[in-house]
Amino acid sequence: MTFELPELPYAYDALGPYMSAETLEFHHDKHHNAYVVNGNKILEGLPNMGKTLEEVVLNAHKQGETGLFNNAGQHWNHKLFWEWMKPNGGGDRPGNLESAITDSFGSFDAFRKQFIQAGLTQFGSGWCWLVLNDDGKLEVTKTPNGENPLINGQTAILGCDVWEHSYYIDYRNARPKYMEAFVDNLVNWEFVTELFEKGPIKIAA
Ligand code: MN3
Repeated sequence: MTFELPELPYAYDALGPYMSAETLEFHHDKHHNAYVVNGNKILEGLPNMGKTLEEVVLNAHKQGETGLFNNAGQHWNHKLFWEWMKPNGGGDRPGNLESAITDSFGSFDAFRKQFIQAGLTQFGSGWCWLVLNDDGKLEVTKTPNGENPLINGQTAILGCDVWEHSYYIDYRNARPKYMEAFVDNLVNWEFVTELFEKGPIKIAA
């Protein structure tokens, strides 16, 4: 397989003022593109790592192919990250997702606090996640660098990129302000609900 850079599902200036066109131009066109280009170069020398991106992520991780894993993991993370945001995002959650969040965390506010806290306490680069476990429970997690819930056998239904490249242009060092804007004004809860309704993903790697 080869990795392909997806187009953003909205215009570069569509997420303002919460995420600027300049951030999206750098983040999508430079950073995400570099993971795609570098991942494809490494894949040329490792042609049997899997037929799907998910298989490549898991196999590269299992086999200690760190260079491939870093780029494949980040390609997977970013493909979803663009979909996890939308213009005029945030706001109310569809009912069945809201119920699941309330069941697992007590309230949406409790989830919101945990998710933001996970992003703030991820030291250095990484991601924070809302994952769906096999037992149907939701959980907040965080991972360093390009790691993601796939390698822990968990299904990510929401993730936030807390690498500095995701917020430094718009928020400088204020990661808390970025995290709050992400949850309150950017998240595409309909897409999160779609992933929730699909259930835990199984990958034959
Ligand atoms: Mn990024």
